[in-house]
Amino acid sequence: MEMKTYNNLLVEVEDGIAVITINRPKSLNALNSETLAELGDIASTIEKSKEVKVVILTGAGQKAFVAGADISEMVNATAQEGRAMALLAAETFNCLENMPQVTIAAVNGYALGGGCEISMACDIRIAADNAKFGQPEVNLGILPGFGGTQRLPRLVGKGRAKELIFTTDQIDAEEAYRIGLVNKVVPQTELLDYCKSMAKKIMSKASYGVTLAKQAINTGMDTDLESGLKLEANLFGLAFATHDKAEGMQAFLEKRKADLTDF
Ligand code: DAK
Repeated sequence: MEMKTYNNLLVEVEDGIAVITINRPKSLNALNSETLAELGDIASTIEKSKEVKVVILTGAGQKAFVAGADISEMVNATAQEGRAMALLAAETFNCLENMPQVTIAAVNGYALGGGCEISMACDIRIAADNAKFGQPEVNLGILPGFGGTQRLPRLVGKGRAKELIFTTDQIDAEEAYRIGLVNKVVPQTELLDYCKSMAKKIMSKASYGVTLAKQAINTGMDTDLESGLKLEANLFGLAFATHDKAEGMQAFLEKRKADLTDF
């Protein structure tokens, strides 16, 4: 995969895992337009790559994952600039959410506003024990605009999402785990290793099966049960056309390890 250099991101690809680090630690990795554009660019490069199977998204430094959208950029933005930012963000978040690869947010500190929202656009959230989550937008006269009003209730339920958004209360990693916002809490020093070992476990499975399951879950969650079940049946049929399905089942019957190679 051809790798560009970015002003606000660090990207490392090793053994099929891309680690994207949002790198603006002086602003607690706040998302400005340039960072959103760069995230969109790397996400669209990775989605076409066969080399990368799992993406880990994290923030630079010990203190923050992402402390939200960049308030210093938004403060004087016009309606047109706000709209341009919204369009750019929608494209970036959509690409991140629906890329064929599995995405893991390694939340290493504050995940506020857009930070909490970008973690929710990832498939899985692993929190360091110092992580803090919140949606402070109504302190600033706005409401969540990177999907928070939609993805948060889908993850934690309507009542809890409303409480978090209306009160702007921050919650710690344990509470985020308790309400289902994060999959696991680990000590901060072990965060990346934990995410990488989960990535390796996922990569050892049939990647095409994983990516079809991701598509079925993402699309199915936004539709009625009947349509979701039809989609699942269609994708299930598609899986029967793959090498990994033939090999996975044959290997089981022959009591040997499967040689899974698709994707
Ligand atoms: N933007 C810009 N700079 C930020 C920032 C942010 N979101 N968060 C922190 N910083 C900067 C601080 O200004 C400070 O800069 P200096 O003073 O050193 O120059 C530096 O990072 C360190 O921050 P603090 O000094 O405040 O550090 P503390 O430990 O005291 O506090 C904190 C940490 C995370 C509790 C605090 O920084 C904080 O409350 N940060 C702001 C949280 C927040 O309100 N985030 C924005 C939420 S609104 C859109 C869609 C969505 C959105 C926008 C547009 N469209 C569709 C167009 C999303 C909006 C949001 O995310």
